[in-house]
Amino acid sequence: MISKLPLPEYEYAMPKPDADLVRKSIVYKLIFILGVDPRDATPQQWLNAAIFAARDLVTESFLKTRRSHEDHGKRTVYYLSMEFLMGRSFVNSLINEGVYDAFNEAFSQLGLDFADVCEQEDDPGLGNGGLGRLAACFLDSLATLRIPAVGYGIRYQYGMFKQEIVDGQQIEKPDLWLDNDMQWQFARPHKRYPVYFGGRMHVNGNVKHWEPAEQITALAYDEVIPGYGGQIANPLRLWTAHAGDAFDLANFNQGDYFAAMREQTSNENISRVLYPNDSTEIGRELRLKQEYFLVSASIQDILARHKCRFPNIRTLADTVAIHLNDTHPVLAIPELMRILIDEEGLSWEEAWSISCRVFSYTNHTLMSEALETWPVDLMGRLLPRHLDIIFEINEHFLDALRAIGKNDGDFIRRVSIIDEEHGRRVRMAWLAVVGSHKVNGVAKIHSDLMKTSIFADFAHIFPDRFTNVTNGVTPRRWIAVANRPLSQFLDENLGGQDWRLHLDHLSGLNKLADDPEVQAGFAEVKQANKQRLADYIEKELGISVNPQALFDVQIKRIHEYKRQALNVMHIVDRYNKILENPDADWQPRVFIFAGKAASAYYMAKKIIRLINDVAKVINNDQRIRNLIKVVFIPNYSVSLAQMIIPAADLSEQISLAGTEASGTGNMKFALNGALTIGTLDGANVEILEHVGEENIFIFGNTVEQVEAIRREGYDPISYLEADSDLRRVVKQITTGHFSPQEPNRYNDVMQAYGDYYQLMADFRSYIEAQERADRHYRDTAKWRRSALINIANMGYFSSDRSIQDYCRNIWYIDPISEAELPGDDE
Ligand code: 26W
Repeated sequence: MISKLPLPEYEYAMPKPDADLVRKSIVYKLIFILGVDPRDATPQQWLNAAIFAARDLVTESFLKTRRSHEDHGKRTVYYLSMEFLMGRSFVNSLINEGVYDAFNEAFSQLGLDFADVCEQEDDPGLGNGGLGRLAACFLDSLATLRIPAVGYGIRYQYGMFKQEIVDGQQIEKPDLWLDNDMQWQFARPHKRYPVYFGGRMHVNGNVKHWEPAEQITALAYDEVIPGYGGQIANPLRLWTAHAGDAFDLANFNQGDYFAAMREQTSNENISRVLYPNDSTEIGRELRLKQEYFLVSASIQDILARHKCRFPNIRTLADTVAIHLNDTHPVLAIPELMRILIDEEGLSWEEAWSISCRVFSYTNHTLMSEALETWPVDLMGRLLPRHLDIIFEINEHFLDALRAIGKNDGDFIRRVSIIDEEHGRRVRMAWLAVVGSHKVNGVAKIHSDLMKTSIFADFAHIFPDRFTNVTNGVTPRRWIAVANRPLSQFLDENLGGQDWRLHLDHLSGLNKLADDPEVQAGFAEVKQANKQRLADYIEKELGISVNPQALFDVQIKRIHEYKRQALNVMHIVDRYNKILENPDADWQPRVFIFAGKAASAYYMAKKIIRLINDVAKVINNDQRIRNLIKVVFIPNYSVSLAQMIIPAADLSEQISLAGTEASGTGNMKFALNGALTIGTLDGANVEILEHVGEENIFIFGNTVEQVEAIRREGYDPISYLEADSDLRRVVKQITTGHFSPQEPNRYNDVMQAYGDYYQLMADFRSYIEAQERADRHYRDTAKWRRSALINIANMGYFSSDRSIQDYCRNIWYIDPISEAELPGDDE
C-alpha cells in the first residue's frame, strides 16, 4: 500500500454551511462560474449555481471517503451496469448532506421559489426501467453503508427517449439531457483507456496475439454519489467514446480530412444512445460494441486502481469484487482473462481461479426473449480474441463435466455456452453462470424459478452457486426526497429521523395504526400528495380529477406481461356496470397510467393507444359523472414517479404469475402507504408475507396454476363463454366501441398469441379483488389502518438490507466501521 504523507497545507475543511453561507456561495457561483448577473438570472441558471454550491459539499465528502478507503485497503465492489436510472440529483444531495433546510432558506432570502428552481433540473434517463433504477438505489445504499464501491456505466449522449402522446399514440423524441446537466460531472481527461475492436489473431506456438484493427478511446466522467448523513460519497464513473486517438492517419495524411473526421464520428457512436428496449434481445452490432466498450474500459480501470494500491496482480480476488448487472456486461469475464493471460502472463488456471472469485452475476428476467445471445460470426469479427477465450472456457467446462461422467449428448448440448442449433450463438447467461462464483435472482420466487426453469441444468451442476437477494429501494429517495409530508409525519410519530438509516424502525407504526389521530395525520399527508398530483394533471393535461376519489395507479414499462390491458378491462367493466346501475353507491376512482413502450414494440404501443382511447370515451361520457377518470401521464420518469407514488391509494402489480422477476415499484408504493392489488408474482409474494393478507388484495392464478393451464392447453374462449361481463368487455374493445373511427384497431390486443398472458383466466378474480378494494376503501378507518400497516412493515424492502445481503453472501465485504471513518474534526 502506498502511504501518502499528511500535508497540513493540503487540508481544506468546508465550514458547516448555514443559509447565509449557502446564499453567498450560490451568488458567487452564479457570477464567477456561470458569468451571469444575478439580476438577469433565470430559474435554470439559479439552479445551476446552486448545484455547483451543492457539489462542493458532496465533493468534500467524496475526497474524504476516497482517502479513507485507500488508507484502509478494503475490498471494493465494482458494479458494472449498462443502465443507471439516477433521476434528479439536486434535492437528493441536499438531503443526504443534511443541508436541505439551509438551501431552502437561502432561496427564500433571495426571494426565489425553491420548488420552482428544483423543478428545472433535468432527469438523466440512462436506463430503461427496473434494472437501471435498482442500480441507482444500490449506489445510494452502498455509499450510505460506507462500502467502498464504484459504479461503472456508459455516459450515453441520448438517454431514454422523451415520450409525447399525440392523438393517443406514443411519439419518441430525443432526450438531450447533456445540454443542461454537466454540472454534476467531473471530466477526468487523464483517465482514458484504449478499447480495441476487430482485426485478427496471430498464433505462435502457445502464444496468442490479437492484432486489432480499430481503436477507440474511453474517457471517464465521474458523478459523485453522496451517502446519507454526509461525510461519505462514492463515484459513478461513466465512459464516453472518443475517437481522438484513433484519427485515421492514413486518410489524414492523404489529405482526406473529411474522411478521417467521418471515421471519428462513427466511432463516437458507441456512447451515442441507450437502447430503449427491455423486452426483446437487441442483437445489433452497435449494442455488442457498447457492451464491450463498458467492460474493457472498466476492467482496465479496475486493474489500474489495484496496481496503484497493491504490487501483485495475483491478489486481485482478495480486494476486488465485480458485479455483473444482468448479462449485459458479461464480456468482462473474457476481458479479464485476456488481460491476465496475454498481458500479465498468468497461466489459464491461475487466471480462471482469480476470475471466478472476482465475478458475480444477477439475473433480472426469466423471459427467454430477453436473454442475450450473440452470433459467433459477429463476435469473431468484432472480438476474435474474446471469442477464442469463450471457446476455451466452454471446452474446460464441458471437459470437466465429461470427467465426472456427465457426457449425455443432449445434456452437453443444452449446457454448452455455444448454442449450435440456432446458427451458432454465444449464450451470455451461460457464460455468466460458468464464470461467476455466485448467481442471484431478485426475489424469492424468482430465484426459485430460475433454478427450475432457465438454469435448471446449472443448478444441478453448481448447486451452491445459486442464491437469492430480494430487491429493495432506498428510503432516502423514495420517502425523504419524494414525500416530504410523509417524512415529517414519520419523524413526529416515530420520535426521530433514524428510519432513514434503519428502515425496520418503521415497525414502530404498527402499534399506532389504530390511533384515530395518527390515522388522521396520515390521511392529511395522503390528501396533500393527491392534491399536488391533481394539480399537475390539470395543468399538464387539462383533465380535472377529484382529489377525494380513490387513486388507482399503474406506472411502469408498458409490456404485455405486466398486463396494463387487464387493468383496462376492469375499467371498461366498471364503466358498463355504472351505466347499467347508475344509482348504486359507486366509489369514485381515478385510474392513472404512465410508462414507455419500446419503440419497436407494436403491441405495447397499441396498449398505450387503447388506454387513451378508453380514457377519451369514458372521461367525456356525462353519464359517468366523474365516477371514473382515466389519465395517461406522458413521459414517465423517476421524477414523475416521485410525484405520483406518494399520491397513490391503490398500487397495481398485476403481472401474470411467474413473469415479473421482482418489481420494485410495488415496494415504493407500499412504503408510501398505498395498498397493493396484485398477483402472487415477484416481490408481491414477500410483500404479502410482511403486511399480512388483510392489508393487500391478492388475486389470480399462482405460478403452478398458470403452468398447469399451459400444460393442459389454455383455452381463452372457455372463459369468455362462461362470463358475460368478460364477453361484453372483450367485444367492446375488439369491435371498436372505443375506436369507432377504426373498429378493428384493437381486434388483436385482447387475445394476442392465444392470450399468452392469460388475461381471460384472471379477469374474474381481478374484478372480485377490485370489489374488495372498493369495500375496504369505504371503511375509512380500516383503509388508513391498512396503509399504516403497509408502511410499518416495509423495513425489509430497504435497499440497505439488499446491499447487506450482497455484502455477506456474494461480495464478502465488511462495511467500514464508524471508527474508521473520518469525523467532523478531521
Ligand atoms: C437485452 C435488453 C434488455 C435490457 C434490460 C433485456 C432485459 C433487460 C432487463 C432484464 C429488464 C429489467 O429491468 N428487469 C427488471 O429488473 C428489476 C430489477 O431487478 C425487477 O424488479 C423487474 O421485475 C425486472 O423486470
